Amino acid sequence: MKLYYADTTVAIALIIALKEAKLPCDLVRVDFAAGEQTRPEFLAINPKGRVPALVTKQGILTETGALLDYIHALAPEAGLVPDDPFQAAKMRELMYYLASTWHVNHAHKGHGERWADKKESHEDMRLKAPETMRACCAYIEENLLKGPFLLGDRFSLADAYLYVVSGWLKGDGVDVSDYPKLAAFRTEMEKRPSVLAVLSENMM
Ligand SMILES: N[C@@H](CCC(=O)N[C@@H](CS)C(=O)NCC(=O)O)C(=O)O
Repeated sequence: MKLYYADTTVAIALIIALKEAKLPCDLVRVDFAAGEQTRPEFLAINPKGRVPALVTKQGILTETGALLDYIHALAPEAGLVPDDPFQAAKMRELMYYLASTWHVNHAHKGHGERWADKKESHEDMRLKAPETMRACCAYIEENLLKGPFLLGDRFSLADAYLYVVSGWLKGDGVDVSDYPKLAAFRTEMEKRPSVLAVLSENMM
């Protein structure tokens, strides 16, 4: 398998999950600063011009949540998804929320051009981002995160996802220490070899 990723992006959640699952995968760094994600060579891999994209023997897969589940399906022995249907759905509840709400709110800070053409509209969206990101943090802190991991003591796919996207909070103007469970979750994640590996490789 070959994973296309860029530093600090949501694709790093896949690298953490691959390490947790002990699955081999070639990593291909896409240079966002050079605009590689917009070039025809990359658009042939992912027409959305986004990472992650995973090349498998059967074809190409995109979308973080789908890829995380694929990693679990390839290595069920790693136990990255709970067997209990309710717990598994609780895990996916956070994953869908991160994809549909957290990531989209975050993108309003630096990618206003996706939603509006006027410069003042972009500025308005940028200014709103700290508020919407704080609302996301409060929702997760108060309703979803059991601690130390999402589901309590057991690590699951959603933790890799939450760790990476909560790494963007500082840049979004949000102080994670305002959310004690989220801050403790990040500290706990930073004890795991998978996370220490991506940190030591300066991917985050
Ligand atoms: N819904 C996609 C979103 C992927 C996405 O937006 N990735 C960002 C990085 S976090 C990206 O590739 N952006 C391209 C760009 O900024 O040009 C997923 O969850 O995988």
